[in-house]
Amino acid sequence: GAADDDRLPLFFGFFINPFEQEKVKSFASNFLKTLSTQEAFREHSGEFSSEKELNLEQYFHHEGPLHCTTKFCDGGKADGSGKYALQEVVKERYNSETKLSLTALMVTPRTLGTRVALTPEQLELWPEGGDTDGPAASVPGVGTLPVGSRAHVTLGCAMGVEAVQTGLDLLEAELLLKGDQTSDVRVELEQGALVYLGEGRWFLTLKEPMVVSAIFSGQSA
Ligand code: ACK
Repeated sequence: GAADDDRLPLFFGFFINPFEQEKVKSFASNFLKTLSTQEAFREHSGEFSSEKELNLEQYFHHEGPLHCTTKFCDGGKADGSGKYALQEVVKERYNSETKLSLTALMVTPRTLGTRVALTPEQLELWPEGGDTDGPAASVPGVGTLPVGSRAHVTLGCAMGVEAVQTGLDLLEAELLLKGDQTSDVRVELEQGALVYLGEGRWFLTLKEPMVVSAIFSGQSA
């Protein structure tokens, strides 16, 4: 596996089974359709775009396999990537299958993504500093969140936005959800409870988590 190669991958993560990717994508696109029709959302659509007709499905773009990043290595340039790759648990689990539990969908003017609830076993592959490293260091209060709070699947980014933003948006959303200030905009949908977190941020906690099969692996640049 990549863990034994001299060169480290761009990142390690859980890669959703190609067949199940379609399930996740169509769930998300159905949700975007539902969201667009909500009166509460329409009142705030100016936070996404000044255009009159906002089409959420065209607003977000995504390329490449759907995955949940565990360790961003940047080919070895990122702090702690060599140490991560050399861990027994990383080597042992490389190319092994696991089930990912997707428990929420998040939409912001920058990103569209899911929260991933990692199991204790999956958390063994979560790196030290996984929630707080890199640009996450500048999210105020990030250290108070439970380990694994940054775990996500990026489903789309707005024009000019990098995928790394999804994890940052998720951390921010979780901090807002954890705060005392309960959102006054809450809509009960068939899929779960949708809350508005301000500044164009919407969070849908799923009634039933979506469980998808994934492979722990690495992806090169
Ligand atoms: O959606 P993601 O988790 O966000 O998947 C991609 C993947 O690595 C390949 O680019 C994530 N990523 C990029 N830069 C970073 C970073 N500095 N820290 C953590 N994850 C990152 C990106």
